[in-house]
Amino acid sequence: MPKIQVYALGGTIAMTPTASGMVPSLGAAELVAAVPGLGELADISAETFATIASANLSFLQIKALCEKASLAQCDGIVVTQGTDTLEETSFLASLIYTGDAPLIFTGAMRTPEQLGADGPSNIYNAVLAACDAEGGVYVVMNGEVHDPWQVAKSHTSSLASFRSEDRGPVGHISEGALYLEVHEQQIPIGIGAAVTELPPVALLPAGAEFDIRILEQVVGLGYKGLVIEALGAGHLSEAWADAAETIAKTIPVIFTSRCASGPVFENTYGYKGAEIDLIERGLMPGGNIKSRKARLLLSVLLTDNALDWESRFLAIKASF
Ligand code: DAS
Repeated sequence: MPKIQVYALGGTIAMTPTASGMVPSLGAAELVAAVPGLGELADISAETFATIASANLSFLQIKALCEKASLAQCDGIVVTQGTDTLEETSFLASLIYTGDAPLIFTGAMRTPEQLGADGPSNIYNAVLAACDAEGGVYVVMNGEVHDPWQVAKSHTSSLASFRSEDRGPVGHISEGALYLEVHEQQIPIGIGAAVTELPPVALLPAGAEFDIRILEQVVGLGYKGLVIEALGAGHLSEAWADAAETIAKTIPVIFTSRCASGPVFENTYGYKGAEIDLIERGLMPGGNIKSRKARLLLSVLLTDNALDWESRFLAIKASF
């Protein structure tokens, strides 16, 4: 049977009721024990890596997890964690995990106590995907397989919360079988073993009549990059465009779209604050990469060889 390593990090999937409400408490062994039939799928090893809400997961923890996973003597790895940051931790893992075994992230929208708890079926499906996928990093939720470059948590409670708005899921699990489309996964960038922190990249959403006070503080606060979640196809107010141009003279500024799907434009609108103007002012269009992914991607690109971040970003954008 395939050997599958499960690492538990906490989250709703591991939460139990207390007088003050649900808190993360279950470890990997308890989560695995609660999944009927798992033992027929694979030879499971379970390790509790953390027992926290996913909002508290750090870069260092994800880096350590990826290093551990790449050394694990197994055929696949499953990570269970909270869903609040699952779209970012799995994306970060897709940038830095260089192991050959598939790395599958999953979680739950309901606690084990709640009716219709989805944790056990998500773990079962994630183990099945870890057994059958060739390699790469995926998110398995609600019977679907998603690419970390695409997926986002779209609903606060729905079992179908995890959606890839632009291209849909890259696979699904039906009748105990994995159906995975053949698709190009992004090549991991990797990160030096000595790296202990990511250069901080700010993420600021634009909006109607937003003023520029926060924008003007970004460089002074020590951020090494900025992602602006722009309006529509990549548009800002004139005031934001002026402020962003000044910032782009000091640190990289990428603009993405706040729309749930669709790329930012690069050569359609020419008014002040539109994409053609922003590019002329030194901002980098983010293509189809969404803001929370762009923030982490820029941060990893700035970790080493920061000078050539632009050419590396352009190459990645072109292949995405
Ligand atoms: N929001 C809970 C969850 O969905 C907690 C968390 O993300 O850790 O798992």
